[in-house]
Amino acid sequence: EQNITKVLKNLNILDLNPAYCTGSQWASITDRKTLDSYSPADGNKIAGIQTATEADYEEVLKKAEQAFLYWRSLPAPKRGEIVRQFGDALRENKEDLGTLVSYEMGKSLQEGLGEVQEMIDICDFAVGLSRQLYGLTMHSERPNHRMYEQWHPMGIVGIISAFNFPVAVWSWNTALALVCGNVCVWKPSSKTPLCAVACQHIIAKVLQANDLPEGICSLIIGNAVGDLMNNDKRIPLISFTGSTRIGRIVSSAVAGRFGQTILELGGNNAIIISKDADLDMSIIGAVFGAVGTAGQRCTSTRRLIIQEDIYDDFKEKLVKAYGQLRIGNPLDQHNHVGPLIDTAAVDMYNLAIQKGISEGAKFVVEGGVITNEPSGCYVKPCVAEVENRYEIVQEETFAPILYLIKYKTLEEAIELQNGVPQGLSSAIMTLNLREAELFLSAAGSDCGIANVNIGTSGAEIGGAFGGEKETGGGRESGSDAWKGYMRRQTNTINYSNTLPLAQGIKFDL
Ligand code: UN1
Repeated sequence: EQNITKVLKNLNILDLNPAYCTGSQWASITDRKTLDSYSPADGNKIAGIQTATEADYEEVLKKAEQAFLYWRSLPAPKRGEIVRQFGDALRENKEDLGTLVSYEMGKSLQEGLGEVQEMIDICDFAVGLSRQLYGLTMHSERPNHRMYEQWHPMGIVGIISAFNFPVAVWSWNTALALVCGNVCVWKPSSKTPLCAVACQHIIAKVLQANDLPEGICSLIIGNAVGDLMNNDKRIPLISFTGSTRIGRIVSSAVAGRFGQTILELGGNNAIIISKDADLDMSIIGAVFGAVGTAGQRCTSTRRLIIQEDIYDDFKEKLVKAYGQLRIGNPLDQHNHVGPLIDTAAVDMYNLAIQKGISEGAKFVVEGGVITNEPSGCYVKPCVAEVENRYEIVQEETFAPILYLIKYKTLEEAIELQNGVPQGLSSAIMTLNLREAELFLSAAGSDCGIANVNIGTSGAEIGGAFGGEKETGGGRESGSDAWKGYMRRQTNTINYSNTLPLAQGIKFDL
């Protein structure tokens, strides 16, 4: 209790927080509709926050448009320096912010701290990137001509993030967008608004210390804001993280005005457990993947596709491992599994179990709601034997429900693994080189992420993060994901004293 009060104080969370902030200046408004944030850990109200009106949104956009004119002209390495300071500020606040993430969202403290570490890591990455936004040079077919390409900022980047990574997803987008010369407007999930307020306070200090204009990094709260952003021509890029259902709406709204999107939608991630796997290692990967963040990562392991020769042996080990899981307050480091985000999520968990049973699922680890917890958000991680074709298995249920599926040949396993609408993360556990390479080949996994002897979750920021099919096709974080935040320009320069046309076309006057 006392610890949380101190954390909220350190992070500048008020009893009633303003609906928006355009950088370091928070709105001074008091009459907006209030949204209260409750902790799924203990059911207590943490604090309230106001929700923005359309006029508030206009104010934020106006500031952002003005700020872009300034920010795009600042040299990229100078922008990188601001992001470097932001990374340092995150280091100073790691313990507090990680604790708030754990308390407001419900993931274990270890995972809360890990999430803040991902923020620090992406800042470091972006700082280096700020001197490396490389374009190519090409050879012109015309004499005394030079051809090259450069990357320019796009403008305002709209970031719409989900509750499950309430701080990291914002930072992946923001750190890259900023070094690329864009300004950011962030609409966080209404389930975790206080994590967003805390982040804004942290970056606000950096912006203020460097005398930067308002509008470079704005925060705005409220579900109505999402629609405004999606339909706003002043926002050339929307980076959206969330369900496939909402992603489809975002995608068509933005495409309808020829805006760009980076979509990080649902996953239905599987681990193939070969008979040549290190089984003990596989257990750890599978259990962490399935119950980490209480099964609420896009990368959570939802299916295990197990070779028939070791199926019974592995199942037995898995059931034993589940028996050792400790469920309870996520701030208590003794526990492995915290609560789901809210009681609506608990309802979806129950519904999925019911649907599974009606389709023929056989539970080998029983689920159920834990009744002696005050928030009503704690559930038991469970395991069921299923067929891949069940409707419920084809869906992403954001909860710790793990499905077991049996296979004979690796080709069959790959077909099962790919046989879902989503395409985010995948893995194979095997010590057999032929199997590993087939899984990674063009005839292997169809996902954006494919791992060997690692589970499906917990990707590092250095690689491009995202997936195919109904996962939406977007890429964030490392590799050349930065290109998604810039516009490419091809330049051809003639330094001869004639004007030859390309393709040898003759045109004399
Ligand atoms: C998400 O669930 O939205 O790979 C992101 C992982 C984390 C990110 C998950 N680094 O599990």
